[in-house]
Amino acid sequence: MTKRALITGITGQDGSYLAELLLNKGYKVYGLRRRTSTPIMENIEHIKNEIEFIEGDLMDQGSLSHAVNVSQPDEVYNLAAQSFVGTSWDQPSLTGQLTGIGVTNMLEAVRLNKPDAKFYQASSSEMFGKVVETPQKETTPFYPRSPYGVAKVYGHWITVNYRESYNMFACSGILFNHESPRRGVEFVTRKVTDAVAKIKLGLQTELRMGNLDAKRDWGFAGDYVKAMWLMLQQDKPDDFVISTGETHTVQELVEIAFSYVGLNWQDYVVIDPKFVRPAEVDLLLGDCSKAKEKLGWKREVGFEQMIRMMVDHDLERLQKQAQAELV
Ligand code: NAP
Ligand code: G4F
Repeated sequence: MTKRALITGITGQDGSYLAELLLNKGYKVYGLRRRTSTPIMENIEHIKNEIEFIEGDLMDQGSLSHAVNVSQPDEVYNLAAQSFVGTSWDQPSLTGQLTGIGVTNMLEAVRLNKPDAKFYQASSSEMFGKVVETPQKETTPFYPRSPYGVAKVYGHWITVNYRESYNMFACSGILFNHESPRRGVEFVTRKVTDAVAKIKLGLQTELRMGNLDAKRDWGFAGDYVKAMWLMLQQDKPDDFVISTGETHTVQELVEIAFSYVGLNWQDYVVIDPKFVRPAEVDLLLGDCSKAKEKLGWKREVGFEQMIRMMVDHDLERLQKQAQAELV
């Protein structure tokens, strides 16, 4: 029988890769989409006719119940969130409501309408924050450093709580940073690759950045959505760290991206205090041994390979745009 999946956050980076993966596996895919004045479809333009969209919002309980009722999903992937850490200081209450309480809203919708559906929650390595051990694994205590991180800790524990209270098949994937050409342009990897492409093409002269010393464990989003799916194929619900086991500074990222197009980053990068955060997560490095052993998951795309892929994509996109403007 055809399996049915409901994805919240389907228009985002991960939602788009996950929808592709599930469609390729023969799933009927339902996507929760919020109403916006201009539709945000860039990431899923190529598959939009294969997806059944349901209008709803993570902060509107009734719409979530409706979405679960209509789709009757076997699997629910809760990816929707206010996902940008920087914005979480500007909009802390909204981030708490959406990224935190929104998880309860979705869990309630599942509990009341399709309690046997398997549930995936998009937890984050931001929960480790000011890390108390390195590398970070499933048992590492949380110490969030932003309103976003705090909201994700709530979302994580409410998922565990619903598993324990109601015996629901609810899993949390503690995913470390993962990127792709579909990454929002405010996140550091995409901000850099977009700027490098613009500078190379003479469309921009400098790149203003925050803390270059921060270290992140960066993987490729296409690899990470496979882990989400694998978690819901297990016999028992559990939580898993998904990471590469490598860490790099923001400066290394900048060096790799500029040197790939034959430029010296020091000629273009300017430090701007506007991009330095009130509290920083200095170092993230994940240990995904549990996922390797129990899920058989491993990453396929390396860090440099991914940055080059993103630069190539941005160069191609901007060149196409320039050509279209000439016509
Ligand atoms: P993303 O690209 O920012 O996508 C976020 C999605 O949430 C978008 O589809 C967005 O819709 C939707 N959304 C926002 N507010 C909503 C609301 N009120 N109701 C319904 N939908 C709403 O994020 P991502 O990188 O794909 O990440 C997916 C999830 O994983 C997020 O929960 C994120 O916090 C978490 N996570 C990400 C990473 C990472 O490195 N990427 C790591 C760990 C955890 P619009 O298109 O309408 O804005
Ligand atoms: O790319 P970022 O904005 O990602 P951040 O804060 O690590 O969060 C991402 O990963 C989390 C998983 O750990 C997700 F949960 C979350 O949803 C999101 O996807 O920033 C990465 C690092 C930070 O240390 C930041 O201070 O880059 C540093 N940075 C330095 N200059 C900058 C900049 N970040 C941004 N966005 N812009 C800068 O100019």
